[in-house]
Amino acid sequence: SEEERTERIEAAKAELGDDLVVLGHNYQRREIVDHADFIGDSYQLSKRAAEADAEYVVFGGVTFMAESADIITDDDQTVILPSMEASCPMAGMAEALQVDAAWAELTAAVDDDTDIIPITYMNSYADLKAFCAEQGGLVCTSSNAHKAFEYAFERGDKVLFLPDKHLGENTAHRLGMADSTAEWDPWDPESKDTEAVADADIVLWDGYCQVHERFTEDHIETIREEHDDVQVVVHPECRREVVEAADIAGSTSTICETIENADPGETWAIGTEIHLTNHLQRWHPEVNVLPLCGDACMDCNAMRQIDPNYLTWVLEELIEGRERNVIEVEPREKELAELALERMLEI
Ligand code: CIZ
Ligand code: SF4
Repeated sequence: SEEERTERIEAAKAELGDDLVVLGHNYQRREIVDHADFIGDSYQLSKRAAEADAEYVVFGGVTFMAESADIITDDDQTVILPSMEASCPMAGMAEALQVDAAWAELTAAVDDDTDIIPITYMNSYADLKAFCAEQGGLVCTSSNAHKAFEYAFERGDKVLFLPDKHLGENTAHRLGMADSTAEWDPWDPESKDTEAVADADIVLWDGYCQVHERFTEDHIETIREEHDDVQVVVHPECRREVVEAADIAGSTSTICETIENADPGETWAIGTEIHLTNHLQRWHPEVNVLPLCGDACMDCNAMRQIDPNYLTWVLEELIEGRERNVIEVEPREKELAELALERMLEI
């Protein structure tokens, strides 16, 4: 039963004490975040893990987040992911090998004296972060993407943004550069328009998040018809037209702050992963929180892999001295990926 499982998780946590920190991403189900020492977005959580200094960091999240935690934490901290199946499909849309091949095509498409700077969103694997560092690029989050673009344009002529085309397009708009973008679809040889790439300032890799891409302008129109006073906040992984139709677009932290700072009785529709919307509704009962697409809103199938039974298992195994599902980035990759993250911290 859930009660019994809760007791086992709490008993294991008590036994491991300060040696353990449990992190819960905002998109995790209630049965996971209820046991988390910290709840937040991927970057906040990695920083918390490093500060907590615990020997074991059990990450309720997806693979790229556990990798980032391993990069940011000390070498004597071990990062554990309760399920190895929890892999973000968007991160998987830009595999380093594939990007390597595309890089050769892209650099061949431009003049010799044109420098392309690659920027990868936090939602990517460590080897891609390392690749970006090697090519003079950096990592960004959804809150500082515009600053990462500015950093890149101070040092080069073009930006290749990976993997999320929507965050890339929304950032191009924010910088007034929407007229100078080209898309690069690595799966479709026909669509690789090298002339368009040569002309564009910003090249957008054709990746997307299937959870955020699902929201449409129609959802916003419908919810505004149904609720006179509703305000809409969406994540910048949503399509451009959705961001334009919303009242606010912002990162997970911005979405949380919007609801935290809302006056009692205000109505907010949220365009993001459904678990976060549900948590915000639970945590702020004085605010009327609605999922932007009602019953059609989706959860993230990668986040869903973290079953509370797996959390129980990895914790009880630690008590027996067995480290299960350790996420460890290879040293050379780690060093470069850390450089890409440090460049982000400078901006
Ligand atoms: O869409 C995601 O997976 C986000 C926004 C993750 C994060 O916490 O940065
Ligand atoms: Fe990846 Fe989207 Fe899931 Fe985030 S919500 S982990 S970007 S698939």
